[in-house]
Amino acid sequence: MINSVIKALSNSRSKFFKVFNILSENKISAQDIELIEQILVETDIGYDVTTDIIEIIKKGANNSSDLKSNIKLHLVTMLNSHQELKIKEEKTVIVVVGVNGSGKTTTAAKLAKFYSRVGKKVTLVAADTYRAAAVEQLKIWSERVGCRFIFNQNSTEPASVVFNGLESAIAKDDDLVIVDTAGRLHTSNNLMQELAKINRVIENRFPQFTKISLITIDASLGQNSLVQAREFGNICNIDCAVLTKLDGTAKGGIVFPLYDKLKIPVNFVGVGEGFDDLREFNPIKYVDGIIDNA
Ligand SMILES: Nc1nc2c(ncn2[C@@H]2O[C@H](COP(=O)(O)OP(=O)(O)OP(=O)(O)O)[C@@H](O)[C@H]2O)c(=O)[nH]1
Ligand SMILES: [Mg+2]
Repeated sequence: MINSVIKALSNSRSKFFKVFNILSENKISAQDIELIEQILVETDIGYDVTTDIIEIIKKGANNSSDLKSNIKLHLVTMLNSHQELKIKEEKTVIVVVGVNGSGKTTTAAKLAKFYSRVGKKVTLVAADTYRAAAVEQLKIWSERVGCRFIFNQNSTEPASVVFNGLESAIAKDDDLVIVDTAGRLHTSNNLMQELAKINRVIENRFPQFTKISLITIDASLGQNSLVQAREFGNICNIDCAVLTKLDGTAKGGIVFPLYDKLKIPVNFVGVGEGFDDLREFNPIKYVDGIIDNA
């Protein structure tokens, strides 16, 4: 993660800056604590993490720089379970899922670029059969990225497009298939069942593929994303997340409840609309981006 992530986290950082300003005062009053609580909640770290931090503050430290390191340590520890997303030698399929507009198609293209660059032979599969423009959008991305592209303009059956995509990847000996799916809300039962079907097809018909379910989480959507991610997890075991749109007005604190509550690691962050605007997630640098210099 480089400066673009640090830049994207400036909003969260300024909130923590305020907190440490308050903490640098001689005596912390009950009102101060309330104000700190309010500021922390605004960073999207969620109620539980806010409570943890307040506890650390209440336990006290001799000076605010000790408090800062204690809070940083707590946040980094929350991300301890982080692991890099390793694409092994065997064939792999990444199914990109998420709610409407959360950045699935763009992320699929970014991932295609990322893994092409490290030498993988990538196929992008357009399994969003709902939005007329979706196939075209992914096709344009595949041309820019320079990877293979599978679609079926006449199919209304995403699972069958995925089937074709995986068969084709086998025939061409491609290593990595990235499937772009339609946006859906967890309340849409039909669409969620369709996602289950895509997963069944992969698991039952293509056991030689390692399947990774990746959810895109729009960083600016806040705590709602947790409910959505949990519901997607009930349909397909979510292996990892990409936090999209961290640039712009995003807050970034959502990472902590994602690890803490849902045990979903964040492997990449999206910091722009181009295919190069994807950064690998690094927990220590991320926490530094939120708190350092504050
Ligand atoms: N600034 C910024 N914009 C992003 C990022 N990722 C995606 N976008 C933008 O968000 C909008 C939606 O992105 P898509 O990739 O089409 O989202 P989607 O989830 O595929 O949308 P549906 O297929 O309609 O559900 C587009 O305008 C993208 O350019 C990001 O990391 N940063
Ligand atoms: Mg899309």
